[in-house]
Amino acid sequence: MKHPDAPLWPQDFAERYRAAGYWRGETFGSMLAERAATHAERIAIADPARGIRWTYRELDERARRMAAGFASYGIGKGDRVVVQLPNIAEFFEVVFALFRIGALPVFALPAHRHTEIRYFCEFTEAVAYVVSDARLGGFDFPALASRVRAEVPTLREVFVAGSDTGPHTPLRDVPTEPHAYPYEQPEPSDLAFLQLSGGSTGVPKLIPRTHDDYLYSLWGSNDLCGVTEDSVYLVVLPAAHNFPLSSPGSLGVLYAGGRVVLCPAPDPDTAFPLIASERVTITGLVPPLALVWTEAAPDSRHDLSSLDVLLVGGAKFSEQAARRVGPAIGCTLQQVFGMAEGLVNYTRLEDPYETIVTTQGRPISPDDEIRIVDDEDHEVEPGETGHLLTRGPYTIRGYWRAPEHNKRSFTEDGFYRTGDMVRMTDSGHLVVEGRAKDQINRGGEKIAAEEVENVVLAHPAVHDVSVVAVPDDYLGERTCAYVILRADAGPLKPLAIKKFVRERGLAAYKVPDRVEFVSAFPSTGIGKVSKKDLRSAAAS
Ligand code: J2J
Repeated sequence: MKHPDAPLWPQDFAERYRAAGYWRGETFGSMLAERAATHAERIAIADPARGIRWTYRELDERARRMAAGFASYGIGKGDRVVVQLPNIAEFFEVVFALFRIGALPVFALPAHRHTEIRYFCEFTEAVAYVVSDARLGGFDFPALASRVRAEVPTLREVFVAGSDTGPHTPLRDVPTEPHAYPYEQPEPSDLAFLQLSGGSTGVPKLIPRTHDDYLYSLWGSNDLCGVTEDSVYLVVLPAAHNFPLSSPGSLGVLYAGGRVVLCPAPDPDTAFPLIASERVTITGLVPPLALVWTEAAPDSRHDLSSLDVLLVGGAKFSEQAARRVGPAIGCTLQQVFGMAEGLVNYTRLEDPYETIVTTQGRPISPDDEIRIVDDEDHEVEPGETGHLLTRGPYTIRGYWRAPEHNKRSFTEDGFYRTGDMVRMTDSGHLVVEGRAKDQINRGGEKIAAEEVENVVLAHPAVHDVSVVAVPDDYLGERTCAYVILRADAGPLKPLAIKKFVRERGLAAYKVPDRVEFVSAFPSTGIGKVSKKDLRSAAAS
């Protein structure tokens, strides 16, 4: 399939995936319309913190009105719209409206700040940016939007959910009569949105997902996670992240006709009462949160008995923690090892207990192709650890507008180089053993070392910098920035570097946890900085 901005699947693969029944010829718009017809009066979205409950009929109606409203602003098929919303009902109204008109949401996270948002808007030539007000979002997003709008000429509109919208258009003023502004709806093979990659390069890469492929990852996940119309999914992690969105996540549960409940914060004090009052059956957490919930659950006065399945993924969940979580919370653990680029692995609910606590699962699809290779791309012996390469019906064939990078991140025959080091057990389950990409996984939040290094390098006193992971009991990893100061730099405290990074407007989770001043970096045989040696120095 040809697309000017994104390499999609070659025709023979697309035909195969259609013939196999993975790609069902649906779009998000047709899917929601179908659910609104069959489940009209069932609750689709509950935002209990704000007293909002929308049935499927209401959600579909709202998305149609919002779609016509966006069309009235001249937003249409293929346009990019950066969406940065907290876990509020409007997130779904906005994205289903954009899906209808074929405009592509760019899924920013609430933690992103000026540097990231400006980049997303500039790089995607976004025409609009959707944010919440400061009260809903805990940060003055309307002010950030004013700044970015002044800097990025393509950005014509800013829409703000909430009441304090500053100079921008209130989101609630956008909806209009559903047929007032005609628009062309997308095809199933069209792009649906751009997801963000965790990345290992100076700027985040954008992941082009189609209606066809993403919808398959949803119903494929539902089958393996036991999701039905009776499921109630609690969105604990940021709604736009690929894990709570699709594994099986809010969109999977909407696909099944179940109920999505929005949790405004991930702590047990906020989440447990919601589990009890909404009778939540399934949710997904990153390992550090799963640990916090494991600690809190036994003493909780809230009834957690409705919770059937707890998915844990985004970073390696230690076997020791995995053994504790199920008994403490009273649910079945399901490990998930996924990536916004595509491939998602789950332990199966019926897998032997030892498999559930010691592996990260196996792929959704019989047509997910897995190769585990050495540094020269040769298959390793069965059971040995190597680089994970993958190709399949919901794994992208290239990043959006990144032809040079794609040559490195994909093999010639279309396998994605995940950057993960894995081994496969006899039962076909994958165990994540490490990482080859230059990234820090801070409790599920991905940090590209190069992105932080580039910001630190902009400090006038810094000669060179190298950012590496330090092992951490709670988060799995934290970041340490090794800094060589310029010879003529005056005295400087490590804190000054952290402050500098924060003030440059980078998401708080990317600010180095630790800064160490050194006079030189260890080097590899070929004169490159040895991050391996730096990591072991940081860990000791
Ligand atoms: C070890 N590393 C893991 C795991 C992801 C479901 C779940 C997670 C993501 C996600 C996702 C891991 N053990 N269980 O998109 O749909 C690391 C790997 C992987 C990278 C992808 C989903 N689960 N990882 O985390 O795009 O390094 O997606 O390549 O944010 O997270 O990160 P991301």
